[in-house]
Amino acid sequence: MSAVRGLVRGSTDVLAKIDALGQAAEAGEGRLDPVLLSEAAKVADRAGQRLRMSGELTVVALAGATGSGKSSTFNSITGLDLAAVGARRPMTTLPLACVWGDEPAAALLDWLGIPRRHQVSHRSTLETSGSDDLDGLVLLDLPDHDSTELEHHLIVDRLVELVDMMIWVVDPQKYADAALHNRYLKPLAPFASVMAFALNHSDELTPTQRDRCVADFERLLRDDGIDSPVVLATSALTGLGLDEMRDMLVKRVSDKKAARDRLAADVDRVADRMSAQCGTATTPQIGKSDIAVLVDALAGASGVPVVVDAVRRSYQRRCRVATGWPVTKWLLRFKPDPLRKLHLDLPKRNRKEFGTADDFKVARSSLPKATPVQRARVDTAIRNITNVAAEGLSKPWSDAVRTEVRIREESIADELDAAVARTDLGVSERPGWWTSTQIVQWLLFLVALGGGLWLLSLVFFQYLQLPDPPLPKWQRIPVPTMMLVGGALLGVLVAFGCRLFAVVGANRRARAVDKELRAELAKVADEQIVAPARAELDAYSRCRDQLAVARR
Ligand SMILES: Nc1nc2c(ncn2[C@@H]2O[C@H](COP(=O)(O)OP(=O)(O)OP(=O)(O)O)[C@@H](O)[C@H]2O)c(=O)[nH]1
Ligand SMILES: [Mg+2]
Repeated sequence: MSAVRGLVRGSTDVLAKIDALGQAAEAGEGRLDPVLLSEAAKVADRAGQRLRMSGELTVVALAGATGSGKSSTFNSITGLDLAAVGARRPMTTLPLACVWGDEPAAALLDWLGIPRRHQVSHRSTLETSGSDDLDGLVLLDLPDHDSTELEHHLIVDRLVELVDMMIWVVDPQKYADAALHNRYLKPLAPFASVMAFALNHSDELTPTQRDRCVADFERLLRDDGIDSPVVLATSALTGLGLDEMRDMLVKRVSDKKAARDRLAADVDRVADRMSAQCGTATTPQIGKSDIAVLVDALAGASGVPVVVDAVRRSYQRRCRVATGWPVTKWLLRFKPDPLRKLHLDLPKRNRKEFGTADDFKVARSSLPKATPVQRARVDTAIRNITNVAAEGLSKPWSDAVRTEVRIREESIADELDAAVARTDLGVSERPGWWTSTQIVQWLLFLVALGGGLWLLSLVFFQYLQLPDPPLPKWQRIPVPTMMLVGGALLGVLVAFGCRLFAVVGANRRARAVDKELRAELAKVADEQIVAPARAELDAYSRCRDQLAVARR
């Protein structure tokens, strides 16, 4: 597009419109009607090409029914007897072009599909060198649009799409012809600014009939959607009205606006239709609270409370194994770790290796399945986000949002499993105070054991009737008794104290895991639901905004 920008002066507005239309079509890809999108792409492409050809030339085509006098009018305007006029119908079979001035026109005429031998230079044919006020005009004499010759229709249909301005030459017998109005004028109504009408053969009418005919034709044109039609009563035979037609052409050529107006109208027409499909509603916003509700529902359905509870109990158990009273703590071995039951007891390092959804299935199967109520909550939360995202949007876009979310929704269960799998549950966490307490516990145990053995040895001495060995005392309490009772008592007390700390630590860990799990689930919710919906909304905003530029 930038190459074109440099070539055409004063066409920046049209270029901006063409550019915007292209971008809107891109943003609407896969959402809006593909036929309309390909039409938009074609219009943008064609308009770019036309500007690249020459923005200085103004291509005006004489179109109309056979015998209406197109070729005769062409000859009168050019002042040359170039076009064949005759009694045979249809007469003109191929378009003929006359170019005023020195601006190179061959490329443009080739692009329009005018055969080389039908391209004529006004100046060289007249063999003059002076300038003409029509310099820059390319006048085309087209074949008819209404004879039985299919080829003629095709040529007219193609050129009507490409030329900068059309002058429809009609005669008093056929100006009301339904084929002309339904097939051409009604669909071309958006191009009213680059269309004019010649009621030819006016010499065959009385002035009153002529006025009545013009008024009637204007009414029909307004019915077609052309609000202020330019209708000239002309006669190629007597020259009536041809000066006015020439003046109109001179003005169009000097304005150099016809080409841009035509292209702008092209863009407007397709952009209007796209906009009707796309809609102009404000882009909906997905709120934080809607996402929070979804994450909460996902947490319930993916067993987060169960995992968190297992983390809490597992922490307490591990703490008791480490800090409990050595005499009784071995009993804990018969009580399995709650996380092991859920197959979630691997440290993070190992869990990462099997963090894929498939690997996690073993573990997942140990987590309780989501209840119907939990599943329904997830569904409702997703529906809610989809509804919020689609609110007020036109059908193609709301459908696109819903489809995009529905596609991802199917894989969300596996993603949730993987999210739980990759979360660090702190299984390998071992606070320093556990180890020190463990050492203290063993020391106390050894003290108690020492005291016990000492007492036993006293019994043994008595049994063998040996003299009592010396028995040290402290405050009249024998030291071994103090060691046995004190060691055991302190051990039990320390174990109980640690249990209290374990509760606090377990709650803290459980809270941290809950937060981490929810953060992982929030990531899944974002990747699977929120981001795809927002991507659709971004595309919608782009499409809507670019269409607004294209229609400006
Ligand atoms: N009386 C009168 N006759 C005209 C006028 N314009 C054209 N004619 C005659 O109408 C006949 C058809 O004119 P053409 O110029 O060949 O018509 P055309 O629209 O080019 O027809 P096709 O090439 O067949 O599409 C010729 O005999 C012309 O002389 C006019 O304004 N008044
Ligand atoms: Mg003709």
